[in-house]
Amino acid sequence: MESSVTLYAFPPSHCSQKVRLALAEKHVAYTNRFVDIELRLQNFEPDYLRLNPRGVVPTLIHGDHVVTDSAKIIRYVDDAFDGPSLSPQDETERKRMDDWIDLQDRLRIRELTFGSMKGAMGHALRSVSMPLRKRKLLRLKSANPDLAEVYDAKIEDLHRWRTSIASPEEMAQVRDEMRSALDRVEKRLGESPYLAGESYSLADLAWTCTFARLKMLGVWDSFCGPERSPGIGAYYSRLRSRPSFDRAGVWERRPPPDVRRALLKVMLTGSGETRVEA
Ligand SMILES: N[C@@H](CCC(=O)N[C@@H](CS)C(=O)NCC(=O)O)C(=O)O
Repeated sequence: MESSVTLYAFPPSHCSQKVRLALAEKHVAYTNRFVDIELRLQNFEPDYLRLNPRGVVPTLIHGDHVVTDSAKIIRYVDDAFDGPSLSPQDETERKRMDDWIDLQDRLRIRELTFGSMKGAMGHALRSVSMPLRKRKLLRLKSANPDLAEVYDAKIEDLHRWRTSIASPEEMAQVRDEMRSALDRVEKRLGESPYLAGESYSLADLAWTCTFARLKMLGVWDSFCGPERSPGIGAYYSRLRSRPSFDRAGVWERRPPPDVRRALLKVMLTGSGETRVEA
């Protein structure tokens, strides 16, 4: 009997999208467990922290394996399941793929997201969600002394996060890091159709979600407009035309109001478990 697969994820989360995309590319059926990381902050609950001590999404459970960290999970998904391989056989290309995955993983996307999101949503993230987080972490820490260290690390991380998004200098650095990484992608695309080599790999998959996030934040033109990054524009069109893009529900724009309302309803009331077919 095949082991069951469960993904703990939050629909708009950039890291969750990477894993959904890997599962879609590999045609893996799974149960999606909704974890609200914005309002109810289910990622701070003790049971979730025992699965994922950093208190972040995504987490993948496959049989007895608990895998955290999206860069590790996408590699795990590629190795553990049948379906087209998303990693090159050639050693040099594989090393190159790993380097591109790691570069993408180091980008400070949550800072960019919280610092750049416009309108009511941006206000809610910065001014409503952030103070809620601190209060909930302190309350849960005193109710769960066995997890005090884990909560302290989370409180410290929250402090760094809030400090970064409030600092114009740090935000400028976040944007500079993104720009220089994108310049490297642009240069690479002048040499090869995909980041690792001739074929689509996990590296392209991970970067797909970064490009989609730049679109969703409305900052695409300032980072990779046609003058600076013509190669990236054409490359992203190829990436987003893969059937997995829609199947995985990659967000490249804010969803229409009915979808937003449905999401809010699950955030406020639901336990949200859905089955995703292969
Ligand atoms: N390196 C981790 C980062 C995970 C991460 O930061 N996840 C975000 C969503 S994309 C999250 O859960 N944020 C909630 C929080 O930090 O409290 C990964 O790639 O899985």
